[in-house]
Amino acid sequence: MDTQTNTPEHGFCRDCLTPQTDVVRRCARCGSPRLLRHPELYRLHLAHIDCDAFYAAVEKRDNPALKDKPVIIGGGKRGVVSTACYIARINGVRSAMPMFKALEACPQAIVIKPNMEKYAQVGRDVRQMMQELTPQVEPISIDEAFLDLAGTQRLHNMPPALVLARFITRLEKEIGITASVGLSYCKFLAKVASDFRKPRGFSVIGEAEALEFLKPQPVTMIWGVGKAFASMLERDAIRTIGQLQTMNQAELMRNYGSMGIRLYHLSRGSDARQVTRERDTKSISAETTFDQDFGNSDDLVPVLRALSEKVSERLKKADLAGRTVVLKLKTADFKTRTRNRQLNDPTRLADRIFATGLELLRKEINGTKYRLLGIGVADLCDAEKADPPDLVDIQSHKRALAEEAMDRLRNKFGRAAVETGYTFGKGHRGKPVRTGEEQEPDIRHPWERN
Ligand code: DCP
Ligand code: MG
Repeated sequence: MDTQTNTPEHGFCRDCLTPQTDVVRRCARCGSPRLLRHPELYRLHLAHIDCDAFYAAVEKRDNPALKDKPVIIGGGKRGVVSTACYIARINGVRSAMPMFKALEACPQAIVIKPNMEKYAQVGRDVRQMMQELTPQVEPISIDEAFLDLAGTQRLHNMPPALVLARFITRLEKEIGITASVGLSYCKFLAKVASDFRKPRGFSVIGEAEALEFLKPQPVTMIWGVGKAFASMLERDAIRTIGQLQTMNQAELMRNYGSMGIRLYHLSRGSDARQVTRERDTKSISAETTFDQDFGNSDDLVPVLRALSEKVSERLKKADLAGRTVVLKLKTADFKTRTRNRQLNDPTRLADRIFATGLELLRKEINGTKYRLLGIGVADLCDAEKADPPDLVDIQSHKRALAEEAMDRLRNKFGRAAVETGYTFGKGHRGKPVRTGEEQEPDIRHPWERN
């Protein structure tokens, strides 16, 4: 049967993948009502996949007794909701909501503390399955990624839309969680689409309908338009993307600077960004949100050291090095500060990352209290070019050799076998490092970070 005709009638059943050529309500083969049809269905290849209520879904998978119950993942000292399952969301529970409010809205909810290690492992499993579909996978966070399936038709013997539907059924069977798919011709609309009919959604936004689709949508749908920017637009009486569509580029630039260019293009559904493979990741970083806010070097430096080691470990695993060290701080009132320093040579050594990060951090220790500290390296390159023996600083070369020796020991005996003076016993209450909820490296596109 012809599965590739782009007509409004053509499509397939999302459950058994049987092609559908007539407009019927249920699949003739399996009876499922989950039929997908779209005039551009077999032409589009750029997808965004986002797991549904990710942490909660993993917990439900591991404890079937939770299946039909409202589940909230969160707690800890900060007392906020990390995520809530869709049953809890019906009762009004949302991510980032204070826990007491969430329990007011849904008193019968079962609250589970996050188990980051477990979620990170499931995230890796999902990512690995994605990479079997195409090498063009760009992870955005622990549970979402862009995939470009262009040119994979021969490999899979089916068009991208079907490959994606088959992937979702596999994810449900083999990993035991669900996800939603957005399929489009550009990243912006693929991401918008994946969010459209969550959970277990599969939405398609074609090129022909993009302008009309965007017209009534709120400006906040555009990447980078957060609350603050939206209220600036609101002051100019701009609320919908359709209003932006009527403005020319010069006008938008005059009013909103470089953001005006983005508003111009995205409002018209034009987004030329490519999917960047994981290997081409622009930076590697680690960050931590504290249980309380800190402004002292005694509190911050050991954390910086531990995070530097983590970044270095990741670089070494990926055989990468970076030339720019980036320090990230979030103040108690949620303002983000990033500070960069370029090195003479790329590095992958914890010692160099830490030393550079420390120079940057010292300048920021001025009484300001921070809720988050992160360190990372950007301008990545192959490890070969990293850390040439430093003729000027013999000590630094010695430290590099010592670090390599430590790595060898750690590989043999495990991480805890070797602790540096900075992290050993320096944490609060006897813990080597005091961190709040450990976070995945922030590999989101800059547009996504508020
Ligand atoms: N997360 C968090 N704190 C937030 C937002 C998210 O700890 N403020 C964590 C928990 C989520 C995971 O990240 O499970 C993925 O984030 P998503 O935004 O994709 O949210 P979910 O997957 O939980 O739900 P959705 O179905 O809306 O994607
Ligand atoms: Mg998600």
